[in-house]
Amino acid sequence: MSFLIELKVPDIGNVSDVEVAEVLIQPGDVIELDQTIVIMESDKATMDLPASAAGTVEEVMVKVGDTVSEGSLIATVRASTEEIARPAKETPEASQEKPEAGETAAQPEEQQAAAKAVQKPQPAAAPPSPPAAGRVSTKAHASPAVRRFARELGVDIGKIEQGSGNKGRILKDDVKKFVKQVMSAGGVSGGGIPAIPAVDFSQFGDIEEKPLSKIKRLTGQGMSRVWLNLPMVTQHGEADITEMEAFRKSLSQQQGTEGKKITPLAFIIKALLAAMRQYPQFNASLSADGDKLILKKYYNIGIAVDTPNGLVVPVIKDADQKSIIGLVDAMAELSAKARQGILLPADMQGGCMTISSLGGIGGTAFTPIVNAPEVAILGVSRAAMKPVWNGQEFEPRLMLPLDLTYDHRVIDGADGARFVVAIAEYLGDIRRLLL
Ligand code: CAO
Repeated sequence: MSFLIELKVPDIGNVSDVEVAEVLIQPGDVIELDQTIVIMESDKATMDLPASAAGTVEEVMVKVGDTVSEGSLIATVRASTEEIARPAKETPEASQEKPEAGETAAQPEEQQAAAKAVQKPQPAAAPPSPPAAGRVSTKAHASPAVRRFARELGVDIGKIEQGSGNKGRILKDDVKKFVKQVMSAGGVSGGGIPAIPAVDFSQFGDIEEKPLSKIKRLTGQGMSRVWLNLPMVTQHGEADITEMEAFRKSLSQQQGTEGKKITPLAFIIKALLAAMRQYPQFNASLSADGDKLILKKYYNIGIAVDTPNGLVVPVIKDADQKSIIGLVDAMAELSAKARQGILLPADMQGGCMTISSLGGIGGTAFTPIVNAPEVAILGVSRAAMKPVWNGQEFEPRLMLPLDLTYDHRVIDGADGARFVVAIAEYLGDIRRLLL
């Protein structure tokens, strides 16, 4: 003989309209008395709803996202007289699956037990009992805080089969363990992106293996981190440096500049500083939580320097306090230290914005990678004579290519374009730098 028993939400205090976060049963599941069938989530807590009767689930009335209150019908369960008579503390082995494991305690009045189950479902008081394998839903659950933690890490909590907490509850440590397992399982790079497969190149011809320098390895990690974290856009522009170059070349004849190599870079730093003063959002960093923009009141400029061991970025401190010659001296000192490999960590810290100048080498444009947590980097390519329309005719002008890559979370496209235009204007007429 069997009975159809309704499983309802019991008295849950003064809380109503609680959201169903997880439904752990489906029609056909054989469930134990006190087994968690639904997890409900209010703003403040997660509540497990234990089955008030054992049996076979016939119908489930709720789904994830529904709201329920005291008395809401969750599911119906078909229970045999044996199941109804079984006391709550009976071991799981005593289920229908394995009657030989024990049904010794099935003494109470069957109808009384059935009535108890229907009228007053009780939260589980006994210690959790593992469900019978293969028959009972074993889906684990977690608190809102752990769910949030998993979401932040991009972990689908449903993929964690069993938690180590009470009743298989998933704990923070389980989420961390899951992430570690996935990372070390191979085939997945640090960013969760499929790794580039290893290839034995010797099958195609002779090869030589050369270990990367420490600088190159660190630069590689840093570049990958920035590439994966920042949405970057590169704005291209051009500055007419015809007059600036005439002035720069004349400087070598000036007193006090003998022996100094005054390259366009010193002027580019000056123009960059002026543009940063005009657009302070470029002299800034995003806070680690991404909620705030930290505006800097100091002006330290990083210069990418190519060395035999790889790329390093020494920083000219308080660049805004320096003259053109002061900048030339600072660059000479730092790039010499960089190439001798004697830069100290302090020489490479505290940058506000970086310049990557390939002008001495060549090329017409490139897309530098932001030296995060800075928000932009200025790339400079080689100046070239170009015919420029002056309103009446084409005129030969020395044009300097500028490439500004910026973090699009902080800088809008329009600001990026304005910034490049501003630099070009300062370089086009360096008298503006005095304003
Ligand atoms: N257009 C035309 N000529 C330029 C120029 C430009 N934009 N920039 C430099 N030059 C000229 C210089 O005037 C110099 O000419 P002379 O030999 O006639 O004096 C010559 O090119 C070589 O300049 P330089 O490169 O030695 O000096 P610099 O001040 O321009 O640059 C430094 C210094 C340290 C930035 C540079 O040597 C360097 O290492 N650049 C590589 C940076 C790099 O690797 N960036 C990649 C980063 S990836 O994001």
